Amino acid sequence: MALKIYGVARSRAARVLWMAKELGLDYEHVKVDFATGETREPAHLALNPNGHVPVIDDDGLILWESMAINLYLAKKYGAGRLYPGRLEDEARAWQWSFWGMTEVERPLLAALMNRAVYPEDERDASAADAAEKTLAPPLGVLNGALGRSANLLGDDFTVADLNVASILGWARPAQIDTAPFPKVAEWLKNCAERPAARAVRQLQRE
Ligand SMILES: N[C@@H](CCC(=O)N[C@@H](CS)C(=O)NCC(=O)O)C(=O)O
Repeated sequence: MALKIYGVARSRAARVLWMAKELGLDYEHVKVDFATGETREPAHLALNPNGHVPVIDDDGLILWESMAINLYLAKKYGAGRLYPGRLEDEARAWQWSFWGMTEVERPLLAALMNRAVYPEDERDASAADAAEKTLAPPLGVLNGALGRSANLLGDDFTVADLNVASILGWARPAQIDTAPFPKVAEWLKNCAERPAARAVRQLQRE
Protein backbone atom coordinates (compact mmCIF):
# COMPACT_ATOMS: atom_id res chain seq x y z
CA MET A 1 0.00 0.00 0.00
CA ALA A 2 1.34 3.44 -0.90
CA LEU A 3 2.01 6.04 1.72
CA LYS A 4 -1.00 8.29 2.36
CA ILE A 5 -0.53 11.82 3.69
CA TYR A 6 -3.64 13.44 5.14
CA GLY A 7 -3.96 17.21 5.35
CA VAL A 8 -4.12 20.16 2.98
CA ALA A 9 -0.79 21.74 2.04
CA ARG A 10 -1.64 24.97 3.84
CA SER A 11 -1.66 23.13 7.17
CA ARG A 12 1.14 21.54 9.18
CA ALA A 13 0.86 18.72 6.64
CA ALA A 14 3.21 20.94 4.59
CA ARG A 15 6.03 19.67 6.82
CA VAL A 16 5.31 16.08 5.92
CA LEU A 17 4.83 16.84 2.23
CA TRP A 18 8.23 18.57 2.28
CA MET A 19 9.80 15.47 3.83
CA ALA A 20 8.10 13.13 1.34
CA LYS A 21 9.36 15.25 -1.54
CA GLU A 22 12.92 15.41 -0.13
CA LEU A 23 12.87 11.61 0.07
CA GLY A 24 11.36 11.21 -3.40
CA LEU A 25 8.53 9.07 -2.04
CA ASP A 26 5.43 8.02 -3.93
CA TYR A 27 2.45 9.07 -1.91
CA GLU A 28 -1.26 9.70 -2.11
CA HIS A 29 -2.24 13.14 -0.87
CA VAL A 30 -5.61 13.06 0.92
CA LYS A 31 -6.53 16.72 1.19
CA VAL A 32 -8.38 16.75 4.51
CA ASP A 33 -9.14 20.41 5.24
CA PHE A 34 -9.15 21.82 8.77
CA ALA A 35 -11.00 24.94 7.58
CA THR A 36 -14.13 23.01 6.60
CA GLY A 37 -14.34 20.97 9.80
CA GLU A 38 -13.32 17.76 8.01
CA THR A 39 -10.69 17.10 10.67
CA ARG A 40 -13.53 16.67 13.19
CA GLU A 41 -15.57 14.20 11.16
CA PRO A 42 -15.79 10.59 12.42
CA ALA A 43 -13.75 9.21 9.52
CA HIS A 44 -10.86 11.50 10.38
CA LEU A 45 -11.23 11.11 14.15
CA ALA A 46 -10.83 7.36 13.58
CA LEU A 47 -7.35 8.13 12.22
CA ASN A 48 -6.42 10.87 14.67
CA PRO A 49 -8.64 11.20 17.75
CA ASN A 50 -7.13 14.68 18.30
CA GLY A 51 -8.93 15.88 15.19
CA HIS A 52 -5.80 17.28 13.57
CA VAL A 53 -3.73 16.96 10.44
CA PRO A 54 -1.18 15.80 9.44
CA VAL A 55 -1.69 12.07 9.70
CA ILE A 56 0.01 9.37 7.66
CA ASP A 57 -0.93 5.82 6.82
CA ASP A 58 2.27 4.01 5.89
CA ASP A 59 1.42 0.45 5.00
CA GLY A 60 -1.09 0.28 7.82
CA LEU A 61 0.89 2.30 10.37
CA ILE A 62 -1.28 5.27 11.32
CA LEU A 63 0.86 8.07 12.76
CA TRP A 64 0.12 11.66 13.78
CA GLU A 65 2.19 14.60 15.09
CA SER A 66 4.19 16.28 12.34
CA MET A 67 7.63 16.00 13.97
CA ALA A 68 7.17 12.32 14.84
CA ILE A 69 5.97 11.59 11.31
CA ASN A 70 9.01 13.29 9.79
CA LEU A 71 11.47 11.56 12.11
CA TYR A 72 9.85 8.23 11.21
CA LEU A 73 9.82 8.85 7.45
CA ALA A 74 13.40 10.11 7.45
CA LYS A 75 14.63 7.13 9.44
CA LYS A 76 12.71 4.61 7.34
CA TYR A 77 13.43 6.03 3.90
CA GLY A 78 16.40 8.38 4.32
CA ALA A 79 18.83 6.68 6.71
CA GLY A 80 22.34 7.98 6.16
CA ARG A 81 21.03 10.93 4.15
CA LEU A 82 18.30 12.98 5.80
CA TYR A 83 18.46 10.80 8.91
CA PRO A 84 21.76 10.63 10.78
CA GLY A 85 23.57 7.36 11.22
CA ARG A 86 25.12 8.01 14.64
CA LEU A 87 22.97 7.71 17.78
CA GLU A 88 24.38 11.01 19.06
CA ASP A 89 23.26 12.84 15.93
CA GLU A 90 19.90 11.07 16.01
CA ALA A 91 19.45 12.38 19.56
CA ARG A 92 20.32 15.88 18.37
CA ALA A 93 17.68 15.57 15.63
CA TRP A 94 15.13 14.74 18.36
CA GLN A 95 16.43 17.62 20.46
CA TRP A 96 15.94 20.19 17.72
CA SER A 97 12.54 18.80 16.71
CA PHE A 98 11.21 18.89 20.30
CA TRP A 99 12.79 22.30 20.76
CA GLY A 100 11.00 23.68 17.72
CA MET A 101 7.67 22.48 19.03
CA THR A 102 8.16 23.55 22.65
CA GLU A 103 10.20 26.76 22.39
CA VAL A 104 9.22 28.25 19.04
CA GLU A 105 5.94 27.07 17.60
CA ARG A 106 3.43 28.56 20.05
CA PRO A 107 4.73 32.17 20.13
CA LEU A 108 5.39 32.10 16.40
CA LEU A 109 1.82 30.98 15.75
CA ALA A 110 0.51 33.73 18.04
CA ALA A 111 2.42 36.33 16.02
CA LEU A 112 1.25 34.79 12.75
CA MET A 113 -2.41 34.71 13.74
CA ASN A 114 -2.40 38.26 15.08
CA ARG A 115 -0.49 39.76 12.17
CA ALA A 116 -1.66 37.81 9.15
CA VAL A 117 -4.46 35.32 9.71
CA TYR A 118 -7.21 36.72 11.93
CA PRO A 119 -9.55 39.25 10.33
CA GLU A 120 -7.94 42.67 10.76
CA ASP A 121 -10.42 43.87 13.38
CA GLU A 122 -9.72 40.78 15.52
CA ARG A 123 -5.93 41.09 15.53
CA ASP A 124 -4.15 41.92 18.79
CA ALA A 125 -0.98 43.84 17.94
CA SER A 126 0.33 43.77 21.51
CA ALA A 127 -0.08 39.97 21.72
CA ALA A 128 1.90 39.68 18.48
CA ASP A 129 4.64 41.97 19.81
CA ALA A 130 4.81 40.03 23.08
CA ALA A 131 5.06 36.78 21.12
CA GLU A 132 7.92 38.20 19.06
CA LYS A 133 9.74 39.13 22.28
CA THR A 134 9.27 35.58 23.58
CA LEU A 135 10.87 34.29 20.40
CA ALA A 136 14.07 36.31 20.78
CA PRO A 137 15.88 33.95 23.22
CA PRO A 138 15.24 30.75 21.22
CA LEU A 139 16.14 32.52 17.99
CA GLY A 140 19.37 33.57 19.70
CA VAL A 141 20.04 29.93 20.59
CA LEU A 142 19.44 28.87 16.98
CA ASN A 143 21.63 31.68 15.68
CA GLY A 144 24.46 30.53 17.97
CA ALA A 145 24.17 26.92 16.78
CA LEU A 146 24.17 27.99 13.12
CA GLY A 147 27.26 30.07 13.77
CA ARG A 148 29.12 26.82 14.45
CA SER A 149 27.94 24.82 11.41
CA ALA A 150 25.96 25.50 8.23
CA ASN A 151 23.17 23.15 9.30
CA LEU A 152 21.98 21.93 12.67
CA LEU A 153 23.80 18.60 12.71
CA GLY A 154 26.83 19.74 10.71
CA ASP A 155 27.47 20.47 7.05
CA ASP A 156 24.54 18.53 5.63
CA PHE A 157 20.82 19.31 5.59
CA THR A 158 18.96 16.72 7.67
CA VAL A 159 15.58 16.05 9.25
CA ALA A 160 16.62 18.38 12.08
CA ASP A 161 16.84 21.31 9.66
CA LEU A 162 13.65 20.36 7.85
CA ASN A 163 11.64 20.08 11.06
CA VAL A 164 12.85 23.34 12.57
CA ALA A 165 12.74 25.27 9.26
CA SER A 166 9.22 24.02 8.60
CA ILE A 167 8.11 25.66 11.84
CA LEU A 168 10.15 28.82 11.24
CA GLY A 169 8.70 29.11 7.76
CA TRP A 170 5.95 31.06 9.51
CA ALA A 171 8.46 33.78 10.53
CA ARG A 172 8.11 35.68 7.28
CA PRO A 173 4.28 35.89 7.14
CA ALA A 174 4.36 36.59 10.89
CA GLN A 175 6.67 39.55 10.13
CA ILE A 176 9.32 38.44 12.62
CA ASP A 177 12.41 40.59 12.28
CA THR A 178 15.23 38.10 11.67
CA ALA A 179 17.87 40.83 11.13
CA PRO A 180 19.25 40.36 14.70
CA PHE A 181 19.70 36.67 13.86
CA PRO A 182 21.63 36.70 10.55
CA LYS A 183 22.66 33.05 10.66
CA VAL A 184 19.03 32.03 11.13
CA ALA A 185 17.95 34.24 8.22
CA GLU A 186 20.62 32.79 5.92
CA TRP A 187 19.91 29.17 6.90
CA LEU A 188 16.16 29.67 6.58
CA LYS A 189 16.60 31.08 3.09
CA ASN A 190 18.75 28.11 2.07
CA CYS A 191 16.18 25.68 3.44
CA ALA A 192 13.31 27.47 1.71
CA GLU A 193 15.13 27.42 -1.63
CA ARG A 194 15.42 23.64 -1.71
CA PRO A 195 13.42 22.22 -4.64
CA ALA A 196 11.25 20.11 -2.31
CA ALA A 197 10.34 23.15 -0.22
CA ARG A 198 9.52 25.12 -3.36
CA ALA A 199 7.31 22.28 -4.59
CA VAL A 200 5.31 22.40 -1.36
CA ARG A 201 4.81 26.16 -1.67
CA GLN A 202 3.47 25.49 -5.15
CA LEU A 203 0.98 22.99 -3.67
CA GLN A 204 -0.09 25.68 -1.19
CA ARG A 205 -0.93 28.03 -4.06
CA GLU A 206 -3.03 25.45 -5.96
N1 LIG B 1 1.06 19.18 17.13
C1 LIG B 1 0.31 18.83 15.95
C2 LIG B 1 -0.62 19.98 15.62
C3 LIG B 1 -1.58 19.61 14.51
C4 LIG B 1 -2.60 20.71 14.26
O1 LIG B 1 -2.97 21.48 15.16
N2 LIG B 1 -3.07 20.81 12.99
C5 LIG B 1 -4.08 21.78 12.63
C6 LIG B 1 -3.83 22.26 11.20
S1 LIG B 1 -2.27 23.06 10.99
C7 LIG B 1 -5.43 21.11 12.60
O2 LIG B 1 -5.55 19.99 12.17
N3 LIG B 1 -6.47 21.83 13.02
C8 LIG B 1 -7.82 21.37 12.84
C9 LIG B 1 -8.54 21.03 14.09
O3 LIG B 1 -7.94 21.12 15.17
O4 LIG B 1 -9.71 20.68 13.95
C10 LIG B 1 1.28 18.52 14.81
O5 LIG B 1 2.35 19.13 14.75
O6 LIG B 1 0.98 17.65 13.98
